[in-house]
Amino acid sequence: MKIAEIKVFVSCPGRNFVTVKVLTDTGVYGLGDATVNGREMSVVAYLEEHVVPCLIGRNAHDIEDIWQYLYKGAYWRKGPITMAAIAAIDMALWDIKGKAANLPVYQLLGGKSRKGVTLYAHANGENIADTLDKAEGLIEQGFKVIRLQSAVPGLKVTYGVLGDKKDYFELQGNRPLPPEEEWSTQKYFNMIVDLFEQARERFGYTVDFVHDVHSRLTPIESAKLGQMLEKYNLLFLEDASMAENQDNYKLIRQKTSTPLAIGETYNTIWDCKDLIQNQLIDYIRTAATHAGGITALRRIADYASIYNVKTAPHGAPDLSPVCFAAHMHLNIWAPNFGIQEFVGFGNEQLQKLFKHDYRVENGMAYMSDAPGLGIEFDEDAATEYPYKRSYLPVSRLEDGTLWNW
Ligand code: KDG
Ligand code: MG
Repeated sequence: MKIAEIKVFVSCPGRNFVTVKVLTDTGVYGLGDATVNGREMSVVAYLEEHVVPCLIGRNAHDIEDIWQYLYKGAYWRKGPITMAAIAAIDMALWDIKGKAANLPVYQLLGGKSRKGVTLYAHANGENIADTLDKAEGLIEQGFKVIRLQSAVPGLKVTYGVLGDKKDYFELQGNRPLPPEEEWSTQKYFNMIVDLFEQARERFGYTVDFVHDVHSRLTPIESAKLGQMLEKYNLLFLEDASMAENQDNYKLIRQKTSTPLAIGETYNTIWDCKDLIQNQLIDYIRTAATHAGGITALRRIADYASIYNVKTAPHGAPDLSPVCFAAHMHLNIWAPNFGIQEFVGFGNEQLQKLFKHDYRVENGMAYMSDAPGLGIEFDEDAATEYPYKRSYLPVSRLEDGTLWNW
């Protein structure tokens, strides 16, 4: 079964997505997601100029060899653009293999380890009461794990909070230049304990909470936050600090028993090797699109399982439904699956482009036994929503110093 053609689509059904379609000479095709938020066209160029010409005529079944060829064979290893390009091809090849075998991808990985996939939903509020009202709505829908984010009083904009009340799906799209936000750890610390104090007062200990710091804190500030939140028993604290220096997490780990999660920006297993091996984290949040596809995430999951680290794949709106499909198969299979981030299935335009048949019930997602990844892409509909240049925000401290967004 030879690779006959590879098409790359960039569409903006509310926000930009890069979708790859690998077609074979048998008529079987597969889909992959190559979206890097705010850097979409770099991946398109990487694929069209450097990847596609090398793959035409190769055996579509050789998933591992093609992965190694694109990774080792490039000489320039790693990096978000390279790994998103590899990821999209890899997802599409797994989709093809599943369709050729008439089996869902999770069967090729080793079969089901569970009935459904536990999700965590987002409650983002303009203030603590607003966040908790939204959490209550999600609890009523059956979600048992909620991410709580609340606006920080005194800061103009806070990560994850819908200032203009738009849909979260649209929040990070369609910005022709990067907007600027500000950060103050002191102002954040004045709010954050109250958020969890009031959440536990209102909901007791019957649901789990997570919180995304979005890497705004230094390691010692993260350690302090972890200590302050210990009594509220979070499922995890996400991206407490940057970990380009993976030793940062040694400091945090020594000081707090609040469970730690990280990994949504990681490109390879090397970015989290020390964190996992030294058991400095509890959840690894790598995404199929950004860390090299199903082949790479399977390897990370297996490695993490030896060290009691669970998987919690990134599920933000900039990961396309093709990535979500890849995660569903990994999540159903991985013995050490923890939880999947879930922000819904996007707007109507997106649902027109991508067709799937998941069922969400009581905070769990269930999938069908459709062969391959079980997702379809409408190429014609995609042309109705052309690419729009768009950026994520940047962040500055109050004195103007550029900081981590
Ligand atoms: O592109 C950046 C987003 O994916 C990120 O800001 C979302 O942190 C995020 C999350 O946990 O979903
Ligand atoms: Mg995050």
